[in-house]
Amino acid sequence: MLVTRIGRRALSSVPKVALPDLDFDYGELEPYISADIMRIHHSKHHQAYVNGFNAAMEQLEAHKADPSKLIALQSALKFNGGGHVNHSIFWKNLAPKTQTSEAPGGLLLKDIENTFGSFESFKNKLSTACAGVQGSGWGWLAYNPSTGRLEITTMANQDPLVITGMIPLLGIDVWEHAYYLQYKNVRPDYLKAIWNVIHWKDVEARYAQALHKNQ
Ligand code: MN3
Repeated sequence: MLVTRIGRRALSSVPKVALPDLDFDYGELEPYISADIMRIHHSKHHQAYVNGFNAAMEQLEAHKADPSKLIALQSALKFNGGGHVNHSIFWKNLAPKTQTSEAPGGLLLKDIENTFGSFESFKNKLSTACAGVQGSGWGWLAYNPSTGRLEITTMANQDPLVITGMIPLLGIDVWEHAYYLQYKNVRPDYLKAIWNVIHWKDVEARYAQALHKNQ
């Protein structure tokens, strides 16, 4: 959506982020993730991170000569910026079951098998890691550029993987807002269902790009 701003804001050099569109309709991940969850998760939760990040960036600009204020803004930047970054990857990592495969192919499948034993073993390990996140957070399949290997890792809250130096390939949101309306307190059932709607072509493309960057 193009918004024309007039007055001082139009002259602002503060970059703004925007809520990205989804590549599918809210109901298209059913029955694995309900339309209600997708609508609220995207249009309310992700929008709130976008708004929070943009507000923090404006504060940063307004107080750029005040180190104490800048430091005080860091947690709002990390939380809201991380929320925006993480969800922007998450939506691309998902696809309707009819539009995706059950497993990746090519090099990603081969390297998952080499690293985790088998594709089934990888899914179990990532699901177990996600189930073990205390409170809110994310589970990730990541590429570690320093070792050149795939890794499973978890992050608390909205901490983005970039602060670890690892490159995110596949993220699973285990905040309650990602599953509670449908799965209530049973996070493992959500973690079983979500494998039906992983967009492996997107994960493969992220892996290819990560390897290319690290050459
Ligand atoms: Mn979320």
